[in-house]
Amino acid sequence: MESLILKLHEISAVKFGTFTLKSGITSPIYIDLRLIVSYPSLLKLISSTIISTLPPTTAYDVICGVPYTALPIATVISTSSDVPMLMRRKEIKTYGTSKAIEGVFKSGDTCLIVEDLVTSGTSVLETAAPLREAGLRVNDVVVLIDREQGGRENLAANGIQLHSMIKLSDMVKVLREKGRVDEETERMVLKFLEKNKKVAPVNGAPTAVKTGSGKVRVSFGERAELAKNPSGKKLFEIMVKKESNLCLSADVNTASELLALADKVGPEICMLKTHVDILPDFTSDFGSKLRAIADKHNFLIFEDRKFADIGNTVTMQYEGGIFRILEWADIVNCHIISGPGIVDGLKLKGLPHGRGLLLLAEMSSAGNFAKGDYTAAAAKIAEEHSDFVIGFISVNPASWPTGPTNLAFIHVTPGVQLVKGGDALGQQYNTPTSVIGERGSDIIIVGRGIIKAANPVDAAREYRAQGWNAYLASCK
Ligand code: 5BU
Repeated sequence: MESLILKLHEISAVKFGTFTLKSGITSPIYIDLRLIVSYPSLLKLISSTIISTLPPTTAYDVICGVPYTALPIATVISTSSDVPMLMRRKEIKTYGTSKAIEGVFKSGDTCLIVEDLVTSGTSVLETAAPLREAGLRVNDVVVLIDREQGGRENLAANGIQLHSMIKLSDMVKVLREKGRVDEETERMVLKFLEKNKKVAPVNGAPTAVKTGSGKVRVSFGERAELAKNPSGKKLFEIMVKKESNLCLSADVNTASELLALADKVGPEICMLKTHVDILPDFTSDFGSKLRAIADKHNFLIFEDRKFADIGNTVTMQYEGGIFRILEWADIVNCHIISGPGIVDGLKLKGLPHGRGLLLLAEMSSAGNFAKGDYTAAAAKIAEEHSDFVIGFISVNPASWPTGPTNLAFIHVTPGVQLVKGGDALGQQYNTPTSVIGERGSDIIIVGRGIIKAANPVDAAREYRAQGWNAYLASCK
């Protein structure tokens, strides 16, 4: 490791001075690994040692280098270890097959990403997104140098574990010990690292945009006045009071985990979304326990039940069974596939308790059928039941031909992560800025972006800030 660091310094792949990084921050150290192609033995050494950084249990079927600097590293790893390689195109061709990923693979194959240097993790995420969209699993990235500036956390928040060969602080210490840099330079670099531990991914950074319709948005506070349903009104009020338009999708494995998470993340959110039927340890006091946490932190509970049956059946599903959803969930949602009778049925039970309903007007998953006339039908049914319907599950309300008609209706959008992309099972992600700023939605629903993060509370804070900043920017 030491000789590798010294060699990188010798070929001027490590420079000291004042540099502006891709993330916009000014750094006293710059690493340029593009040069390694001119030093074949160094390239070979890097490629063979980088792989030994991985825990022996790390499994992968293919590898993919982040373009462009890591491409030669990935190529040498591929030829020497006989693992096939994929290539991600940065520019997708408009002719021929126009593929984002070149190479042979099966859906469900696991791909190891290879990268030269990680700062915020943006470039890795930009490569992971099209790989995942193509059906590959991406769980790990192996990197030569970790600048230790939030990349590890940002990647973990997107379900990717970072394995680094050299940490920047260790590199500087070695160069200092070997007399290649003076004490002052070492101190400056370590101080810089200490001060810049968290660099946000570039793509997720909030930008000042108005809603896609070009209209400036009416504030949540004003819209609270228009809401007819008590839960809809309360939701707007909570958003204003807590300055949060973040809904946590608490898709964890057990009820006890869910309650613990709700208590920790509660201060950051306006709403918590559950799938109560996935909890193996559900007990009849679950609802009252979650209710107590919701009251303590002032958020609403949304059971993502997606009712879809005829009116009479949903009355029983809503009120009865083991889960007794009506007792504890402020908000539920339903498909409109069965026609408006489903809303009548749910309203019969829900409205006397002040509960609210979201209609599934659009969905986030690839190839879904909720579009066009279907979306328009949801908007019409909502208008006819504006005392009970509080809004929609939507993906791009700014694109609705009817427009986001009634300002009393709240648009709630799932499929949100810090970087655009998707998972292996058809989920499609947009960023908080895009969802709130460009697509005109009101609330972001975030599940794995938060619960799979190394620190879910920190991740929730990040999503909350990005969602709220995008809202503020579109109000101006
Ligand atoms: P994720 O981990 O952020 O992908 O979780 C998204 C959640 O939102 C998950 O609970 C889904 O069931 C839910 N969801 C969705 O992803 N897309 C939709 O169109 C609807 C709900 Br409706």
